[in-house]
Amino acid sequence: MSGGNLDLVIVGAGFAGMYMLHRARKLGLSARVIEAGSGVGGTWYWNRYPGARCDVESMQYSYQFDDALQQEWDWSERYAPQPEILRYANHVADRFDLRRDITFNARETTAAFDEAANLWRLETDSGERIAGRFCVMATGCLSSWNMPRFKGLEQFQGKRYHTGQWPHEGVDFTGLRVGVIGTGSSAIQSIPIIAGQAAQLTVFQRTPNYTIPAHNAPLDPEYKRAIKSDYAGMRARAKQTIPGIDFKLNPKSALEVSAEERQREYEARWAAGGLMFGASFADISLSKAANDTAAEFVRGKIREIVHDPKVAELLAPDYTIGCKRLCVDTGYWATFNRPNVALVDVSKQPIEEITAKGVKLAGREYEVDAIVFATGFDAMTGALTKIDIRGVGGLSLRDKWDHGPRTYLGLAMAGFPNLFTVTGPGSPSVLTNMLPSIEQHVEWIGDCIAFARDNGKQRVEPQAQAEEAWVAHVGELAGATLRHTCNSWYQGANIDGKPRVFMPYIGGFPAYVKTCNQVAAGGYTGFALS
Ligand code: NA7
Repeated sequence: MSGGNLDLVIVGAGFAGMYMLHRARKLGLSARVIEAGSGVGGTWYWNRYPGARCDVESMQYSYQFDDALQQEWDWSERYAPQPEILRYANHVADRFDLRRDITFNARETTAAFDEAANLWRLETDSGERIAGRFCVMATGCLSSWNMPRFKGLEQFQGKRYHTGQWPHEGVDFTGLRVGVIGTGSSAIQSIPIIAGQAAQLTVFQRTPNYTIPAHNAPLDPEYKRAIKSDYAGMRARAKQTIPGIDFKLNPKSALEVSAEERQREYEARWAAGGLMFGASFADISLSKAANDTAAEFVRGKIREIVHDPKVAELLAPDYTIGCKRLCVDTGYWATFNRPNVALVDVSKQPIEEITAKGVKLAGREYEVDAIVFATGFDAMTGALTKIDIRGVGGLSLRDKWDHGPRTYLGLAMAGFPNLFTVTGPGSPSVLTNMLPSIEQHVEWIGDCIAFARDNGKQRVEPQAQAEEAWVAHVGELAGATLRHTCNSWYQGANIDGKPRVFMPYIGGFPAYVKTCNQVAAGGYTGFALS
């Protein structure tokens, strides 16, 4: 198939790129992965900030494609910390001998479709060139880190860190005055730990977030044994749920039950901890009135935990709960009771400037020795638009997505033959457990490429009308929930000038998989194969 060139070039050696490589080998396809980092792991390679851990429980946040792998790996905690997930990624790379087909320390800068040869030609920042019949962008949803263009940034004389690009050797904040900008998940995980080290911590908050206690703990060996005795059963149950996670959704409406029952349910979910607080009632993400009851419960907890009523009020979000991604924490709210922690509201009077000595706003300078930018990512599209991707007739992906991302199934784009995205915009991705979503995409893409090969086809490209219909469908579903009612990264609101489009597919894992399977079973309906 390749005639000297590769069958497949994969960009990114996170969980998506690693499995794509393994799958390609199984299908007899020649493949190489290009990776910017010096090791595998993607998100878990870059995000080494203190307290970084997954908010999906360890027993479910892992590959399931190989039963021996899931049986032999031993997770230590309910929510795995970043170093353990990175060890797992490295274990997978060793176990399946992946590294020999990965080029590390190479950042993809351009990818262009050569129409005469039906090849993707890619170039890295060091000028290395590579070509393949197919190209899979396994570039991650939260990998293009966002550094707001603060005035004066360069003049700061202290240390600057971004949570998404944390130094490998770690950072010791002992005795320092530290500023954290942002209060998203990365900040919420790192703030309690930084507060424990720093002499003084100042948190600059633009929008408060809802967070639920993790109640993280070592995993009970009996619990692990029970899951491993029927791992397949648990995975199958998970795939029948909207987020692809084995959990219990309360089928009742928050508005149908008595105030006592409602309170009992929220208390029980709060005590259990984690993201499944959002499943306390069936209509939390659909009905504003139902949502208000959950939001008010969390606000009540904040008022209970945080001693200073003014600080508690500042920390309490007033928008739809679950609209921005719900966070999971260990000791976040209580951290604001510490005498060395201060909260600064930057919602009405934004940060004016980073000075040589610190952060300035509202005419006041907050002097700090180090600033942690926990300012998030250009989510879902950023990693792709950073690369100069050119399709048919030199069409640039940046231009095509000028008004928001347009894909067919979140997997492929009209005008860009033989190019696939893993967990791209328009797929369930970030609204689901990423690992099963990655596996489903990788397997679907592998099958599609094998189908083309087995049928003597050189090109696979979505038809414009199929893409159009999918984009409309994704938008329509998003409009039917409360998810579009706040400034979230799901709809690009955190990046200046980014079009406001709700990017992930909100219809849930089972409905999405069914559609993908129907498309494949129909001989890849909506795609032109030639
Ligand atoms: P997030 O959730 O996007 O959080 C970024 C935070 O940074 C958020 O509180 C932002 O406020 C804040 N921010 C961004 N720009 C500014 C400026 N210019 N001034 C002040 N504050 C700013 O990123 P995370 O890394 O925490 O988490 C990303 C995902 O990773 C998370 O959802 C989990 O899925 C894992 P804003 O809310 O935009 O007002």
